[in-house]
Amino acid sequence: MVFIIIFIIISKMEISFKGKRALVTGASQGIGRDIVKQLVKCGAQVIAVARNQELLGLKDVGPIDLLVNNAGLAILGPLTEVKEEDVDRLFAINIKSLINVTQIVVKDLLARNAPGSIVNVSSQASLAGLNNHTVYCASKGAVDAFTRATALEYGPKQIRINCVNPTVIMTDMGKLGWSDPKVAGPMLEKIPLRRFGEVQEVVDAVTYLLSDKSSMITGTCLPIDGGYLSS
Ligand SMILES: *[C@@H]1O[C@H](CO)[C@@H](O)[C@H](O)[C@H]1NC(C)=O
Ligand SMILES: *[C@@H]1O[C@H](CO)[C@@H](O)[C@H](O)[C@H]1NC(C)=O
Ligand SMILES: CC(=O)N[C@H]1CO[C@H](CO)[C@@H](O)[C@@H]1O
Repeated sequence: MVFIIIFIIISKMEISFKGKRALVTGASQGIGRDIVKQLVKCGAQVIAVARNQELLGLKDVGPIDLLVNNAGLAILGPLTEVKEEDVDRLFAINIKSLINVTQIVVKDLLARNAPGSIVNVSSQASLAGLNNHTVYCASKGAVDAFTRATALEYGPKQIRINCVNPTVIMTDMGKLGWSDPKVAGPMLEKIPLRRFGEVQEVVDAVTYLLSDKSSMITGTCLPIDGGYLSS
């Protein structure tokens, strides 16, 4: 009897995306790759888009219930050295293609009168200034603002849209840039939990926001930052 009750509780806590179709951009590496794996594990049929080139051809993608806008690019350096082409590339990938894909998915959801959930991978850099990140910060600030405004516009149609705002995450790229203690030290000092994030910690937050467990949450920007923004 006891076993049966425990089993029921555990199975109720599981997130299932059975019968749902999900689209994930930036899916070839790092956070995106692991989001794809997790969604498949939860039973979703996943369309993984790796390159911006493929994004542009996204028309006949079929019905999509869940969207993760994860494609992103960072070009860093002091403002005085920023080139016009850097600004164009950052805004093209971090916000323009996100708007494009979101529009395609929202149109499809509206046409089917279906509920949906969309999660944008933003950054802590949208909510706090970081050295050498001026244009990157601006592009992620645009992601947050777009998320809020879209949530307002499509809430009445039961389309939820949120973003997650990770600090430095230990992807292969994150390890490359942040393994030197001289570089990492000053950043870690500002993170109350005194460590960088793990990929799975972003994947878990994205999964939660996509699922019905977050059914009353829309228009939010959820920091995954070990408390960085609270100081
Ligand atoms: C989205 O991208 C397609 C393909 O490049 C383009 O034809 C369309 O105008 C874009 N829409 C928006 C709103 O940017
Ligand atoms: C910003 O970038 C410049 C040049 O790439 C570098 O010399 C400088 O140390 C960086 N500043 C910080 C605070 O990381
Ligand atoms: C500080 C920062 O830029 N953090 C992360 C933002 O999100 C991307 C994923 O799109 C991560 O790669 C960054 O580490």
